[in-house]
Amino acid sequence: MSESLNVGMIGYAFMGAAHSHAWRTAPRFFDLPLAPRMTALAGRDPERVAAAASKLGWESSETDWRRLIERDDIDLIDICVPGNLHAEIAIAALEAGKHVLCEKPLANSVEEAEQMTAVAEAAKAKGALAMCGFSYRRTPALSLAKRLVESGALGPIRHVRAQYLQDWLTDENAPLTWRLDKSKSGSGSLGDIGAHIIDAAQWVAGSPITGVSAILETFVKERPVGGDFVGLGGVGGADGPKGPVTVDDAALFTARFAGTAENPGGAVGVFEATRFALGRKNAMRLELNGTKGSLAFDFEDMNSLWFYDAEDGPNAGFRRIQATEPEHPYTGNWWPVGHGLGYEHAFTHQVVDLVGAIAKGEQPTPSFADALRVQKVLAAVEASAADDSRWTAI
Ligand code: SOE
Repeated sequence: MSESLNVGMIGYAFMGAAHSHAWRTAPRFFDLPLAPRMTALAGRDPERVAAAASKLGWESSETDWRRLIERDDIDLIDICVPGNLHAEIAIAALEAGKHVLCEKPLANSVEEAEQMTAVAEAAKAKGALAMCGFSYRRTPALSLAKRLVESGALGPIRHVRAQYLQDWLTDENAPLTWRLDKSKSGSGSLGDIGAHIIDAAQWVAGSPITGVSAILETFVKERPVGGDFVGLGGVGGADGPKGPVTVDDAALFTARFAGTAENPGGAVGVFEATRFALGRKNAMRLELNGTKGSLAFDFEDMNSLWFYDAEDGPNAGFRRIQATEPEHPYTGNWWPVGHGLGYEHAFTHQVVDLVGAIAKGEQPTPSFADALRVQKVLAAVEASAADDSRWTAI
């Protein structure tokens, strides 16, 4: 029987549910070196957190996150609350010697992210490890894309094209939720979904963004407060009181990537993140064009990776790789070829890799330092947009 890794999670909404699924499922489909134990769930409302703990599979519940950090029967803190609480909780947990998994984006400012990164680096020396939950890296097709770029199959990368398109705010009466309140979310589409494509693009391309020119737009300036909140959108009271939207609805920017050994000039990039792309539900898309080949991924067809190989000559064309072969990342532990995976599987793979790193005493990725690089791009986008889209170096 492996030694247990006792987990305490804070928050039980969408991300809390996805992370709970991962903690429950990972040991049942992967041979883990440590046995995750879902020890406690923390939330503010006693009845609701107790009910959530029972439903999601947690052994106990607490109404103050600080209790999780005080408890000797908890080794890891999993942070699934809005970004305004990430720094305080992660720093307290790491300074208490607990491992940390923190949802993205890392923080609501570069200053907070820098502080968290410094504390994480100090805590690592004492054996406490930290990871940031950019889970899309662990979608098999995107992990395969990273492998193909690293193998040189595309040659030097000239273009990176990244979009994250949702449409759950197209209805102007969708209610004012925490994702629309800068004091909680830090930004709107930019930090919520833009952060995902910034991390994925830098990771797959193997190069950091060095500068941006950006615009931010808020289409709907105020929304109904209260009302029934269903999922990410929902029906608020259209005739009720309204409150101000204090974040962006859409973020668009061009970018330059740092030069690499095989591509000294660096790639150029175009990024778009919006919740108003009516008809696009969760279209997290990435396309890379190199000199020998191209790759294209769309999360709405998440088991496929499209690959164009110029060496195919006149018969070249984008061909569909079904990323479900046993040789592909993570897929060998699931179903026979072609049966496909879903949104929740990347969170399970995130747990598998985090537990493996902790067992070996190695830094899990993405680290807080990786997440800080994303935070700096977010800040540069905001600075550029506030200054007539002026080119802003990172
Ligand atoms: C809302 O845009 C959201 O839930 C993001 O917050 C998640 O990070 C993304 O995975 C799905 O969409």
